[in-house]
Amino acid sequence: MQITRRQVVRELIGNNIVPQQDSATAFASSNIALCKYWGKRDVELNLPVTSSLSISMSHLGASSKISIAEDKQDQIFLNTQYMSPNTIFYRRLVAFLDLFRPTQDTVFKIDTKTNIPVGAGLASSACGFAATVKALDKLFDWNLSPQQQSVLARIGSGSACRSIYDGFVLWQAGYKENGMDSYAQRLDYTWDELRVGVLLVDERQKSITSSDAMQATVETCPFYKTWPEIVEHAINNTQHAIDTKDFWLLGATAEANALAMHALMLSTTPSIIYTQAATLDYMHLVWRARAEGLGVFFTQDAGPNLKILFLSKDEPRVRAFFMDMEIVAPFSMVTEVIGCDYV
Ligand code: 2P0
Repeated sequence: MQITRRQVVRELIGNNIVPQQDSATAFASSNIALCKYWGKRDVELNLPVTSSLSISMSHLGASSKISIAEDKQDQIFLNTQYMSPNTIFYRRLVAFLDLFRPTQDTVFKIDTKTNIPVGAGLASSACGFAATVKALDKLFDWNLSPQQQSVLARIGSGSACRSIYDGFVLWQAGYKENGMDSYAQRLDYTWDELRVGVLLVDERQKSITSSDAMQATVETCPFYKTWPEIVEHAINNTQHAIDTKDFWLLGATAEANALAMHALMLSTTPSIIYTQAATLDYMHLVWRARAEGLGVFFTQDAGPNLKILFLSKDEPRVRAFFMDMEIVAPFSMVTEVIGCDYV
């Protein structure tokens, strides 16, 4: 029998939904999967077919301020702009908030601020839901462990469970029906020299959501059955690369895994193609740079933008190839984030 989101929430927090303060704010970093989550074994609970491994993006992310409002319906603001109840963003967030209303008449106000483009395959929903879970934890004074917060965030959006943490993060697929063993954990490694560059191709909202795209892939891609083995192999290689600081293995594995995910989408019916002409141009530029001996690799999510991986020593040369790009040092000390204190 299908276990509902509400049942999972009750198991975690009981009936503990009495606000302990007027408002609460929290920040969560965006995360980039090096080994991708693509496909659900349970759509209601966002339980994945495979494990996945990501890196959090330091100060790039979202803050979420949540308060109880005196209004008729939830008020949601994104970067100070009022969100219409017709938007997907509004509906997904309200469906999530429904799980935490002290009474049926309780209305929330959410003020989300983000410093990354929304809906362009840069994991904006991941950090948005993770920040909201952290803020709810403060508002209701639950004191949930990061692991429990990760389960709640997953219910909002699968990859959000990884945005609860900094650094390298492993989301274990788990096997239980209620998903209590499907949460992310931080891997105890740092890699100070690692850099992630964001190559923006198109910041517009994508035409098909990740949820719909992955479901179509699971249902119609004739090669989907090869995916679990591909990801398992990639996760093993990535963990080994992190352990031995083998950057070329890390980069080559991430790039191959992203291309494999997009190959699945290409062979889905109807085909799903997030790649644009400019995306391909950037891929060729990465390959050209590598042919010249530069250690640079790309990864691509459910959108046309690319993230490139390289080491700090190569930053000047990488910059010469990709001039217009934001660079993140995932393991740098973060002292300031958008919208609130960094906690
Ligand atoms: C990932 N993506 O591992 C993969 C790779 C995009 C490409 O997780 O339906 O917004 O909320 O569970 O997490 C984006 O999908 O999907 C995603 P839901 P989500 O980062």
